[in-house]
Amino acid sequence: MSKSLELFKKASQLMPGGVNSPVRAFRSVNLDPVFIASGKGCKIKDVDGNEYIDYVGSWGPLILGHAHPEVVKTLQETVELGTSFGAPTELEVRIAEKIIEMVPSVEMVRMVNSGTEATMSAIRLARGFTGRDKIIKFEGCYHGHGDSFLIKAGSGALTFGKPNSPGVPDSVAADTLTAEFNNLDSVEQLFEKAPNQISAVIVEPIAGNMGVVPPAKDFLKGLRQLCDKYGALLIFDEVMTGFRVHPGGAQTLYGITPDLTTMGKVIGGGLPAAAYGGKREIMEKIAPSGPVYQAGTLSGNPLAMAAGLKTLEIISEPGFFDELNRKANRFFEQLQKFIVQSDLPLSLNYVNSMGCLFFKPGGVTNFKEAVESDTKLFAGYFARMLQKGVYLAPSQFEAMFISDAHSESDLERTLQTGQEVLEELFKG
Ligand code: KE4
Repeated sequence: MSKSLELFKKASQLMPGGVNSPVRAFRSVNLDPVFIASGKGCKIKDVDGNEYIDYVGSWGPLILGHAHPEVVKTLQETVELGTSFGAPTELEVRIAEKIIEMVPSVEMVRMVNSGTEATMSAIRLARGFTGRDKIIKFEGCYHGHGDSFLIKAGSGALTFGKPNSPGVPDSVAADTLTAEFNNLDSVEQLFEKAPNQISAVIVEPIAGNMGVVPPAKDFLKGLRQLCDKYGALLIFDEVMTGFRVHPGGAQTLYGITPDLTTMGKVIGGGLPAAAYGGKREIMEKIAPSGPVYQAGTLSGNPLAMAAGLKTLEIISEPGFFDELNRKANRFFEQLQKFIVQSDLPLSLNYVNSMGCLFFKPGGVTNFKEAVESDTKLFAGYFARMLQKGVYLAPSQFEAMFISDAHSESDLERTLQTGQEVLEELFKG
């Protein structure tokens, strides 16, 4: 028996599903997960010594790759000074300055420990600021596991929310309205049906949790206009896209200014850190400067701030994104060319270094189209790629991430392997 399997059997007795986050259990690809022992650059090694080129990158944070020497060094120096004080530190001032410098719409920022905390806090702030209770989210967008987000599109014109997890009260679900990504009419209908009740629209500006689905032309601009027309705040959930698709996030890439932005993943450089920020007049409503309460024992802790700040400094260096985006776009263009030439029933979506290969033909522009994908075929593709040393997200509805640490030869090897596997899968 492999060491991974031994550990998984033990873990399954100790933790729900043997994991600390569901997607890691490999259930949607019908496999037992491999347990990872170490990572360096773009490679990870499992406890049985198998090495993989990693395209999960801890679900987005590791834009520099694993164990980046400068990040490791700054952590070693920081940990010597103590791990946490529960008191203000200079590092928090420095990372706040850096975030505000990089993301123009953010005039003031609050550090938290996870993307879920950031999004939960952002909608509480929007409700507190507007005095309205309802929010609009989009089918297929994920904003963490806060009660207000675990809602599926209800039936009926108003698409009142219905919980999609036990434990979420109907009363909470009733305040979450669900629209269709890339469909502005579905948003306007909700505003019309719930006048003066909607505090905010929260959206992943590039959806990354139904696979990757870019915004249609003028979709984000339309959301901005609708929020202005109906007096709601526009919240960009950039936990995944922030510092990923552009140093200033998707909002800078597409030139749309949200009222609030949630950030995570890259911002912590692989340590637990996230943030929410935006207009000063809104952020000043947050305790202790204002009445909207939010707090956290380890918010802004020195280790996460050190790793995050070092990461933001490195990705801000001239040419960093030019090179990352050049490499990533070349990879996806070559994959797209292969799909077209081989006439395979696949759809590829990508924005710079985040992308997704859907096992369905004809393109994917929203959740309904994404879920038409053949998840069984995806599972076969995933298993073969894993066997050949390529570690992808174990779900059709996740993104793959290319890091600065992926070399041209790593990407070339991945393309070759992908072509072999796809030919095996489709051409027998
Ligand atoms: P966390 O609470 O997991 O740090 O962040 C929640 C979150 C919020 N917003 C967006 C756009 C996100 O993508 C996420 C978390 N992303 C998933 C991967 N798709 C995290 C992986 C997991 O759940 O284990």
